[in-house]
Amino acid sequence: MSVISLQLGQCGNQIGQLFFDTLTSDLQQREKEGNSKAYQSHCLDRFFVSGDDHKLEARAISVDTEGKVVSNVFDQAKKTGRWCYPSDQQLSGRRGAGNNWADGFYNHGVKCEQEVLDMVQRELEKCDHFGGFCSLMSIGGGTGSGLGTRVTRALKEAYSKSFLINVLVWPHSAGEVIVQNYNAVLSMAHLSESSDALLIFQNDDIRKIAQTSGSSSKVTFDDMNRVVSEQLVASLQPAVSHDGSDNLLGCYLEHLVPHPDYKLLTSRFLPQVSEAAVSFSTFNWPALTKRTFQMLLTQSVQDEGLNWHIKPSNSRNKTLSNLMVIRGKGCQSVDTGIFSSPEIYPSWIPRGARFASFTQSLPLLRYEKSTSLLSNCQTPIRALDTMVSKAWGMFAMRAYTHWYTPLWHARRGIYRLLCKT
Ligand SMILES: Nc1nc2c(ncn2[C@@H]2O[C@H](COP(=O)(O)OP(=O)(O)OP(=O)(O)O)[C@@H](O)[C@H]2O)c(=O)[nH]1
Ligand SMILES: [Mg+2]
Repeated sequence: MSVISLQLGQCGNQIGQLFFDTLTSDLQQREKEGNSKAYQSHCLDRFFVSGDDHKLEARAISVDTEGKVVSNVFDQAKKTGRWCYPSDQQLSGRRGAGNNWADGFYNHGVKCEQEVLDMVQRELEKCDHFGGFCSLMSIGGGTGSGLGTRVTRALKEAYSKSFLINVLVWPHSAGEVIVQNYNAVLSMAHLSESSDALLIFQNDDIRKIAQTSGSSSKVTFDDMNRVVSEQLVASLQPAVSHDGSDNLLGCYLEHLVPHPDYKLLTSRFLPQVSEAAVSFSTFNWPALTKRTFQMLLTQSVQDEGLNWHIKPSNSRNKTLSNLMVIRGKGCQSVDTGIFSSPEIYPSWIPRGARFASFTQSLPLLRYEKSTSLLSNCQTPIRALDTMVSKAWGMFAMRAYTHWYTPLWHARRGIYRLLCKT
């Protein structure tokens, strides 16, 4: 089942490029160890098209309103020698959306919507079995947020029966874009209607993870994007459930989004150690599952500084559903019983629908053992509340609304969307 990725805006393109890069380096490592034919062919079919010269071509569409971002990621991909992007599946402009959601949505979005749908159609024709769409974007700027929202809506209208997940990067809380809270809130208001699931990565969190798992104290976007890519790869590389079914995007969404009003997902991955420390670290399954569970209870996505006083009975993180992917030797015998603790679920979720697990005995990347937990839980709510109240605070002062309203006809539009969140 193939997944078509859409890389939208600078952040979406940069994360997308590292995502495909991480997939291929995982494949390369598994190939060296041998015995990974089925794993390889599943992954390739899912994310790549094998070209005439056996060169791997990502099943991806790259869009940005600034040309240099797309050409950079194309060059980076080519340089690896392992894979490339399809040359005709890109769209870029000369002028960015200037961190303005309305410019992205009403201006660039309108102009390029049809062209993106045409590229999607071409990409779909390359799939034998289509499994869904995965859109990658930040929601703090103008293109990923505005154009990305528009494209998501168009995709849902054109392919209403297909699965669609948006991987969203939320801006730093003390972000560099003055209107980021407007952009983020306007994006969330739209996407919560048109997407099937929103997998959220908060820049504040991934920066901290990159700090602990990186080699240098100076964290770059590249380091942060590597964290996101590894977590995506950990969830999406092939694995099977106890009844032998594959971890298809559709299975994930059906399990993780049991109610259409609740679709914010959080990812937690262990181990979080630097490349240099991996070879000195020993991981065992009970420790990995226990720490992952504690991260869930404490609403942390970071392994460091966990509060062990919080128990299922006093955790504030209610979860609708959890899905764990366990990779490495002995994965089938891992005890995941704690994830079924009734205290962390509302009573209206049937027991059988609360927790699911998928396993893969091959290791992932450089990690001998790893756990990846996707949760539909309350973790993003606090940051969302802060974004909404900051956006309202600015709106009450009419701050920067003149950036938006000429494109939007009336201030009422922005008001109505703010009300929705
Ligand atoms: N994690 C991460 N965040 C990024 C990256 N690039 C930009 N951001 C964040 O994304 C937000 C800005 O979005 P961009 O993706 O740069 O903007 P854009 O979608 O290209 O939109 P415009 O440039 O306004 O047309 C800010 O919150 C940045 O901190 C990246 O590579 N990784
Ligand atoms: Mg940009």
